[in-house]
Amino acid sequence: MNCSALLHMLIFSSVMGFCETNEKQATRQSTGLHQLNRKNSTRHRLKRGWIWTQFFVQEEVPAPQVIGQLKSDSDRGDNSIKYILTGEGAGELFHINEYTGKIQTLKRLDREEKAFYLLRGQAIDRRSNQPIEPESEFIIKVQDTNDNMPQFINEPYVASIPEMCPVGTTVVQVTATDADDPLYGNNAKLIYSVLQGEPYFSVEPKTGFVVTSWPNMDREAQESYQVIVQVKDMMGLSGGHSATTTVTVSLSDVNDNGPAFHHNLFTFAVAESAPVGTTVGRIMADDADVGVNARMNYSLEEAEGSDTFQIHTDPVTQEGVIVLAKPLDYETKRRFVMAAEAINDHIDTRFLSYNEFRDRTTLKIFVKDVDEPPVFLAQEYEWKIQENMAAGTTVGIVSARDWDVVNNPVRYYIDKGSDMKKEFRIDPDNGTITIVKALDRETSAWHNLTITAKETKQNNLFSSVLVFIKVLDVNDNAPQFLQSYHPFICEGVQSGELVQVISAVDQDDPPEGHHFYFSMVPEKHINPNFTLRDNQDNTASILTRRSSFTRQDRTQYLLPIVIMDSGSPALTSTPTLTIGVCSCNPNGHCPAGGVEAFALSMGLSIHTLIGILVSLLTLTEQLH
Ligand SMILES: *[C@@H]1O[C@H](CO)[C@@H](O)[C@H](O)[C@H]1NC(C)=O
Ligand SMILES: *[C@@H]1O[C@H](CO)[C@@H](O)[C@H](O)[C@H]1NC(C)=O
Ligand SMILES: *[C@@H]1O[C@H](CO)[C@@H](O)[C@H](O)[C@H]1NC(C)=O
Ligand SMILES: *[C@@H]1O[C@H](CO)[C@@H](O)[C@H](O)[C@H]1NC(C)=O
Ligand SMILES: CC(=O)N[C@H]1CO[C@H](CO)[C@@H](O)[C@@H]1O
Repeated sequence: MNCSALLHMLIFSSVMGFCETNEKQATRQSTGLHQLNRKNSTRHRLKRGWIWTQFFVQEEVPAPQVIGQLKSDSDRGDNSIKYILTGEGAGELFHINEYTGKIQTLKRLDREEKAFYLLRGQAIDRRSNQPIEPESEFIIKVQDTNDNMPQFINEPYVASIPEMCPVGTTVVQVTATDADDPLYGNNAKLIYSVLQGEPYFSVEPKTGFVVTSWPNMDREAQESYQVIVQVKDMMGLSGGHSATTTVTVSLSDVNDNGPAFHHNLFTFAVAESAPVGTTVGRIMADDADVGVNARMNYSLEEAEGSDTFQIHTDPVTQEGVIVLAKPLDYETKRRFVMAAEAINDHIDTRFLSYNEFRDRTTLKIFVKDVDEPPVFLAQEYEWKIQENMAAGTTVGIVSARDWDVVNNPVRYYIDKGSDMKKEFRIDPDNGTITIVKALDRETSAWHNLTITAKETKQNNLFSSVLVFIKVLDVNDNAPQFLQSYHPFICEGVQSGELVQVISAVDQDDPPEGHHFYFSMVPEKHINPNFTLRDNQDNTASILTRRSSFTRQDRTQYLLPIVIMDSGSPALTSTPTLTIGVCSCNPNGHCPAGGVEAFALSMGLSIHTLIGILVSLLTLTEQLH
């Protein structure tokens, strides 16, 4: 009760309605201010006459607005008391009627600008000019009205979450602020709600956390969402202010799709002539995922001939590139059928089973025929033919074929350069090679022909083959002296002395090598002048059989010698050795050469002389 005595003022709130509702809050507010001792007594007092040290004024209400009244207990209503107002805003914002003590606003107030004003009131006796009451301090609180809209901060909101994430996954927190009094009423009590984006997203009303509310959100179905979140003050009750913001949510990919071939059969064709490494074709398994989750490994199933092809992944397109790994031959295999498989490179069994990350398709690869040149049955031919065979004898037969399905007939030719002497002929139709004339091994032991086979239709494709013809030896050559010998004997030579060692040659080429046999021409009488000794090594030695050869007696002797080869049948020749007689130097050297000297002295040519001598000899033999 003493508190009211101290104050001596009656304060009438001009706005009773709202004071009632804000009473409690006002009580709390005032405790820290310059205050009188009141507490529960105040309530009692309030109930009696609204004596209070705190006025309330509604913000944003146009002036003049009656706030309240100061009144002294001793005021009898005779205008003897003068009320004076001082302090913040006195006279500027607040006016007091000096007679009645009524206080009213001069201007519209804004709580968000200044929430309260500290003022002092005085009551003075007009006559004595003395204060009737002690000066009293009080405050005018500006009462909040909901004159501010909530506002989102930190915009724009962009978030990414993995698809298929569980319900309740946090997307982002949206935040709004409100300039109104957070402690007074609900003017700044904000509530969030989703205007657009349900049922996939929800927002926690008080915190603004946007979370997922839909299981199995599929990026492949929808990749991004525009969630519109609304914030409302006044606890979301009607009549409040609101604002919206947009949250852009994108779903990031997870591997929740396996590869899928859109065709269960892929058909390709490749030319049989295609080189190894040729790209035969491309297959594609689709995968709704992106990036790493759409990466593909391709493989070919083991099947007959499947190793003729290889498959690898195009790193850019993720296609399976089928490449030729082995040469093809249309005539051998015209069609390949095999299965191909695509499997994701990065498998995530959280979303699909292992087998759902793979798919199969069938490949059919047809080999296209290409017109190819004829092919000889042998890479080369080597034949042998004996020399001296009759013209028309067959040496051998070449054969070439066009393996193409059309199987064009071929014709055969001998390349002219390989048979300059035109010794061979080929039958153009059946490839039979014959000789045009007898061959002589001793002229040419090899005939190496180039034979061309040419298709008679279409592109006249051709190919060639080498034919080696070896001419086999026949013993058709008689042995001869290795060289022309000019032996001589000195007058007075002894019996048994070596006159000449002779040797022989033969153009034939017996496989086992040459073997020559030497002998004297068989006669009734043994030659009294010379002997022959076969040395068994393809040489023979001619020896004197007697002494006392003189030039007076004879200047030369003719000695026919039989040489036989080892052929079958054997061939024999009988060349004649002419042995001169010379009057030698003491050192056994014949200065002039026996035969020459003789021939010149006779005035005859040596050939004539030999001719005469041979006739004489023959005559002599016949006479015997
Ligand atoms: C104020 O009054 C209430 C009931 O009227 C009472 O419960 C409370 O204890 C009182 N407080 C003080 C500080 O006297
Ligand atoms: C795909 O191929 C790559 C490279 O050959 C290999 O490392 C990876 O293990 C393969 N993935 C699967 C699932 O086979
Ligand atoms: C090849 O053809 C010729 C001429 O028509 C014929 O004389 C010869 O007998 C044929 N040879 C073969 C092996 O068919
Ligand atoms: C023919 O071929 C044979 C065997 O290759 C060879 O020895 C010979 O010298 C060749 N002859 C010619 C004239 O090319
Ligand atoms: C066969 C032969 O030539 N005999 C001759 C041997 O020598 C004597 C003497 O010179 C000749 O009279 C032979 O004719």
